[in-house]
Parts: sequence; C-alpha cells; structure tokens
Amino acid sequence: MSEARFVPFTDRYQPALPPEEAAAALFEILRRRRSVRMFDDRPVSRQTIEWLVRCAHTAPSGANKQPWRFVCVQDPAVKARIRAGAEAEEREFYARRANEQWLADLAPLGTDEHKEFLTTAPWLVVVFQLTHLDDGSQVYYLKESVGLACGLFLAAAQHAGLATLTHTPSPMAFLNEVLGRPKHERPFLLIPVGYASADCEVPAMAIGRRPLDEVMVVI
Ligand code: IYR
Repeated sequence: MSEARFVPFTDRYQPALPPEEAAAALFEILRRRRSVRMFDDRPVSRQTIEWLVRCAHTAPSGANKQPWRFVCVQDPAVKARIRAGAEAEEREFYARRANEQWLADLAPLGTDEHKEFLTTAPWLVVVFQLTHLDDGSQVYYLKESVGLACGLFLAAAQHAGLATLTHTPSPMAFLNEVLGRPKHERPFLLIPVGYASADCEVPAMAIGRRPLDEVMVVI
C-alpha cells in the first residue's frame, strides 16, 4: 500500500536570466576549472567547507538515502598521515601496478608518487560511500548517488573561487584506518580544497573538451 503524500511545489528557483543565458553563465565558471596540484597555504574557513558540503548534500540519491559522509580534515598531523599512506600506495602504483599504457596516458600530467598537495592544501575532504546507513538500512544506486554529490561539491568549490583536485590513491583502504571510519564507509574520492598557489602551474596538455556533437546526440 502506498504511503505517498504530495504537497504543492512552491519553492521554485527562478533565475533572473532566461535559461539559455543562465546556463551559459554557469558554463563560463565551470569551464575554467582545472585540477590543481599546487596549493597555497592560505586558509579556507570551516564555514566555507560547511557550505560546500551543504551544496554537495543537496544531491539526489537513491530513495533519498544520502549514502555519503564527508570527512573534512584540517589537522596537519592527520593530513601528514594521509599523505604518508597515499604516497605508499602511489609508489606501488607507479613502480608496479600501472601498465605501460596507463603510465603513457599520465605522462603529460607529470604526476608521480610525491603528493605534497596532501599537506599543503588547507583541507582534505575525503568522501566516503556508505554501503548501508548507520542504522543498517539499505541504500540504492550508491555510486551514482555519491558521484552526483561529488560533482556538486566540485562545482560549488569552483563557484566559490576555490581549487580542487579529484585524487584517488588506489587502493584507498588506508583512509579508513587513518580517519577511524567504520567498515560500512568506503573511501570514494579524496578532494584537496584550497587556493591555487601564486606559482601554480597546470599541465599544458589541453583540457579542451571534445566537440559537443561527439558527446551529445539529439534525436
Ligand atoms: N592516482 C595516481 C595516478 C593517476 C591516475 C589518473 I586516471 C589520473 O588522472 C591522475 C593520476 C596519482 O594520483 O598520481
């Protein structure tokens, strides 16, 4: 038997601009996002990070279960432990785990096992996916839900003028131990957040997007 109840949808967002212009204005912000690996030590307030998490937390999720946890780390000692754990995994990755093709694809990025940004960025936001909620209840479309929340987090940070990196040291199980998270929380994405340093460089490799008609099909 359905328990659905409905109320009028009144709290609608209505931009001042027509939809084409509103969408184009957001595009102008989003298209300038770069993944940044050189952060300034300039602080970012806890309130700012809270707003970014609130933005991410607006994401839709399977049956509205909100199967995510955002562990926001500013403690330098904890950041140092995360860096040590990530660099240990990355050493293995670059020395053994990655195949030739993968290393070739990464070459233009200039990445290696050194992850200084994990101690210089003022915040490390570690996003966990919850395989079930704390009370044991089921969740649905887990990856889709958490992926959507992460996308909104990145967009919100960009909108606020903050730089981010989507970092995935693999495997990421060490994050449970370092952050004292229970087994039903699985690390999904590690997002350093801060300001790009004054001397920040990004890969010259174009991050231009493939033409719209390659990624969009209109029928
Ligand atoms: N996790 C490694 C390797 C890496 C993999 C991909 I795919 C990237 O787009 C970038 C890096 C590292 O962070 O160095």
